[in-house]
Amino acid sequence: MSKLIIAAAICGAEVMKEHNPAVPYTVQEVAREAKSAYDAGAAVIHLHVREDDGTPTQRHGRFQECVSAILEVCPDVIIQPSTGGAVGMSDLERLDSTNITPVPEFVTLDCGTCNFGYDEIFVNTEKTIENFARLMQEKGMKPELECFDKGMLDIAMKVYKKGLLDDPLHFDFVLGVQMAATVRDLSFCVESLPPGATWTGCAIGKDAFKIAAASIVMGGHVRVGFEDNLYIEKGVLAKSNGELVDKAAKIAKLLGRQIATPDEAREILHIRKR
Ligand code: KMH
Ligand code: ZN
Repeated sequence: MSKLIIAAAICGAEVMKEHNPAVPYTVQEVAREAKSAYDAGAAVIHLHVREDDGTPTQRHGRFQECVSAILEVCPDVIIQPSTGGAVGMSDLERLDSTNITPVPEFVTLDCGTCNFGYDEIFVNTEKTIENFARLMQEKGMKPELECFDKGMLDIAMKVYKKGLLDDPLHFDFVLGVQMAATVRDLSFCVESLPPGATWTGCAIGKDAFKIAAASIVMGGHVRVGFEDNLYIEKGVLAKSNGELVDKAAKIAKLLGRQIATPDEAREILHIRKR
């Protein structure tokens, strides 16, 4: 089994300081949270950014400021800008996060439309997915294929068959939004992977660490962080993203899985360093 890549989703576009006061909005807060995750063992920072008042934005200027501030304190970390942004943003707006220097080595590619809580719909038509994939291929940005259910893996494979995605593919199974956060659902996704693919498992909400543990045991990689879960244990808010990453790293060590450095993660994922 390869070493374990821990990704930290430090901010997201949905959670607010009202939910956990440590959710980062300012550039300094983003850098602080990224460093806490990196110091605890995160090789990847999955990045959304906010304006100072907490409004989610895909503005490249804001991403540039945050990426530069993160690289000051975590010089070798892999930064993965989100191209999902927030529900309701246009495709063009969502892609603005990639218009930074250096060109991102790793980005998200959401592989289908899904219910995103009550009356919210996160729209990703096949045309959107293909256009995003084509741009990522042209710019040499490795996509992480975000799948909120198993059907999105099938959509990703359609896009792959059109030649718009390059081997080896890397998937992120996000449970607890549209598909239930159960080991059974995760297993179905993992059993459906094409040969040679790598994968990460994560869950939104109370099952985050259950799915992290399952992913560690099953040979996948893990994602934790405020975007997914605000609590270190039932009823206790996490003080930082670092605390969440530290818990995942401790579970991995107890289970005998070593943690990958950012450069080891690049090797595992076949990511070209900028
Ligand atoms: N905030 C969600 C609407 C991604 O980063 O690519 C989209 C999301 C997925 O978080
Ligand atoms: Zn995200």
